[in-house]
Amino acid sequence: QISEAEVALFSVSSYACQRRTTLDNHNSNLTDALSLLAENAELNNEDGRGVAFRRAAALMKALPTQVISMSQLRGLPCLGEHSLRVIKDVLENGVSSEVESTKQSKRYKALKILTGIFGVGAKTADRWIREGIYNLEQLRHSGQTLNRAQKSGLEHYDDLNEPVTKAEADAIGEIVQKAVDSVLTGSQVALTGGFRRGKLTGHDVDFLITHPEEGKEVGLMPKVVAWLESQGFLLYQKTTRNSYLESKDGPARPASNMDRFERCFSIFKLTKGKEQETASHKIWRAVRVDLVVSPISQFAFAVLGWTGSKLFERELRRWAGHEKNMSLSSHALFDNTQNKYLRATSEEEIFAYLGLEYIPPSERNA
Ligand code: 8DG
Ligand code: MN
Ligand code: MN
Repeated sequence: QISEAEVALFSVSSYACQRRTTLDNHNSNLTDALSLLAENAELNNEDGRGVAFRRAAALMKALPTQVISMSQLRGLPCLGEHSLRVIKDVLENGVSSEVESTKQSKRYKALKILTGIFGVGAKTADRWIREGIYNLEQLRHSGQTLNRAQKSGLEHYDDLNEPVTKAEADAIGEIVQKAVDSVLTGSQVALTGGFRRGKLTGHDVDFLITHPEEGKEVGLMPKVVAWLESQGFLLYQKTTRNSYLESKDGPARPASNMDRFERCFSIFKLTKGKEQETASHKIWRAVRVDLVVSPISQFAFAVLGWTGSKLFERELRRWAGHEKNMSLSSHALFDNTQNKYLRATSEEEIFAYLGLEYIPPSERNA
């Protein structure tokens, strides 16, 4: 046994946006368990429970060394009774019995398979399960009507569930840059999402597009999409126009974390390099790509909002609201005390307004 004096104790801030979370995780045995339970809660529409597990997992990710004893966790924030029980189980038995039984459950397996289809969320998957559909085979023979996204998602299921590499993300970045250059000179493309945080793989590739002259970006997305389509780069796309100006609930108070930028959810047809050609001799693969267009005046907020991680974003907004009486969105920062918008041209300025130490993208992997 380890004596009290030998174990390292930790001091960690309670908001994820006050912490530096790199990809170097010393407690993946614990964070894997907590993340799986978070995912399971989300798949069952238990959002509160999902967030609680996500916060607990994020806290464990931020610890500087491996946890070996429950006594090290004394005084740490974000760890509820349920999370502590899971951690204890893993520390004592190597695995969590709750995680193991979840992984084995017919419902969890079916939810994973069905929501693995692009365009299928937890609600749709739940409805299908109640109708006896547990896998792709049963779905294909069920006669269920699929929308355009779901048809495409089912068709490219294997490709879309294969992690995207950084090299593939860069290759797609070059295509997007070429598209943007062809339709409006001077436009800029920024890689956001997990790859901007330094991740080596991702479930998709996220790009933010802008133009240094305010207003020039209006109408850019349809042109970019038309160019990509004409070159045969798109297997699927759905473009949503910018609804920021028409919105009634105020720009800094979006109804959900969904923003109102002009955006395109797409599936790219990416030609493989010689090395990646597989036994199937398929010379291309499908990759999920998100494109977002932002006016330059909102660009810093958009970059911050689209870099993630999802929990880091959620915590930034919670910090802004609860600690600073401000409302943060991917469009703007509103100070409710001064009753005015705070302008920013860099992420550093936004952190400064929020009274937070600047955290670079590579340390936002909460
Ligand atoms: P991954 O793809 O590598 O798995 O991870 P990721 O890049 O971190 O996740 P993501 O699902 O692609 O999301 C990237 C960021 O974009 C994340 O911080 C959340 C944010 N994001 C959406 N949808 C929306 C939205 O509608 N509005 C805003 N503001 N942000 C969004 O995914
Ligand atoms: Mn992403
Ligand atoms: Mn995305």
